[in-house]
Amino acid sequence: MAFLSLAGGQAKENQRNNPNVIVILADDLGFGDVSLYGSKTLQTPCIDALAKSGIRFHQGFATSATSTPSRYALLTGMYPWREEVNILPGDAPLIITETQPTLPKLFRQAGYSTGAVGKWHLGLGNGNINWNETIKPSPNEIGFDYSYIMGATNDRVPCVYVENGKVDNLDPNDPISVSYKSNFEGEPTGEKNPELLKMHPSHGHNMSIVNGISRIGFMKGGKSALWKDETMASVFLDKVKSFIAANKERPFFLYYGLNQPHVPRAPHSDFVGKSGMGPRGDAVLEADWCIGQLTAYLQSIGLADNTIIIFSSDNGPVLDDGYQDQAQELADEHNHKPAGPYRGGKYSLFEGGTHVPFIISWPKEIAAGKRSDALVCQMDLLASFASLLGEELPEGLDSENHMNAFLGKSKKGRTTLVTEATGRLALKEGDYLMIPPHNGPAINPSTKTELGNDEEYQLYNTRKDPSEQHNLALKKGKLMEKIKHSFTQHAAKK
Ligand code: NG6
Ligand code: CA
Repeated sequence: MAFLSLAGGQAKENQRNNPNVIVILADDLGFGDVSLYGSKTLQTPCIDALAKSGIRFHQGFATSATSTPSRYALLTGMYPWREEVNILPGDAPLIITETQPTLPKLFRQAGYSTGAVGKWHLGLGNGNINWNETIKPSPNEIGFDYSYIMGATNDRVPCVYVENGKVDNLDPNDPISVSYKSNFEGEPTGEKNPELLKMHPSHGHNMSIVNGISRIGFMKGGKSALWKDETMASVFLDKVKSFIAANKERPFFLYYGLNQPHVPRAPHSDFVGKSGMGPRGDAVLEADWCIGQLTAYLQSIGLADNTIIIFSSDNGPVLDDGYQDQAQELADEHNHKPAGPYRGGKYSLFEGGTHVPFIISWPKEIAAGKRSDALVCQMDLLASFASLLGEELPEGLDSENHMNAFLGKSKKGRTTLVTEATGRLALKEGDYLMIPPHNGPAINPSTKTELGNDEEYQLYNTRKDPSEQHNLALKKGKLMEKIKHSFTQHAAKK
């Protein structure tokens, strides 16, 4: 299904004046990790400055409490649970089909050049991927003219960058092999060779060792192509700048997936020790620096005024996500609350799972210093930009047009949003969060995150009770019936 362009001659003429659009998506950054949203322990001056130059949302959401589904929704405008999208291993096929509408296809149709730099995690190839040949499909087959990506996550093999479907810096005489089942003979692992590690796993993450860090999955070869975690931020930033430089004469759309503060947290030495909060805090400062570098670059080439920057995070925060980096201990010691006032975090149906920082800056059109309490979701960027650019949307998407809320012209966003955490669903409706009964543990034993599972219905007014302590399900019988009904309507698979 392609987008139908409504753009006539006049619109085409105006295309040169269309704003550039950059979506920056942090990885596992919490609402409470940003100083403007209330963090007293971590200072994020560049994110704060970006927010102050435009509008910051206090009810901004990812659809999901983990990366793959959340990114799927952002790029396709569809709820990920319709297709049972879940966290992907590093050798999984691309889950967005080549015929599906996507955000970059929308921009491309409106005359933009499109790029993806950074974390991808939506799969690559058709299965049985050969890392030594051009990989297809890649981001380039679903709407991006240019891509420079980390295929999955920084804790999964293969630890290589992929540029337009080709592993960057690969020596053909040292081919890459990858397995998510068994190790390759003679290759060290975190489990068998802990003496080779500079960072030790706390759960999982004990397979192949790359750059002194053991990962999920096994790989061999590709030595010249292996990334160094410490330089990942600047590698991506350089690609971001060169994409912008190459496209500065025409409107561009850039999807920039930051690698921080996802595990393993190994920021550049410039940031080590700077936060006083260990590697996780230092990684947040490094992410903040990336944003400062990007905004300064846009200024320096005169593009800041007519560039829309959307900043958010793919899911809520987690402290111990698999490496012994003291994140939990230091957060406890400094009373750092990475999810801010909200309960739970990554993997959770409580609001900490999906209630994320959400900032939009567009100096030309949005007055500085705005704040909005409209319920907004990343999934709605697709329909909203279709409206802004005068492109017709295909039918059947879950994405809704809330451009007026995004630009601060309306206080009204969504009325309802289905949120998801590892396949389980909940419903946001207005100020309320309703979690239906779910089997499973109350707490993730490894990450210690409260997951939101309970035998009973839960209903919280998360505006008045953000820490979700007062279950109103029994007290508010009538409202509960209404929200249950709404849940059956919205959470039904089509
Ligand atoms: C989990 C990993 C976690 C992280 C997550 C994906 C283990 C024990 N845990 O399965 O470390 O990689 O997947 O994170 O392997 S996400 O932000 O990309 O969704
Ligand atoms: Ca994530």
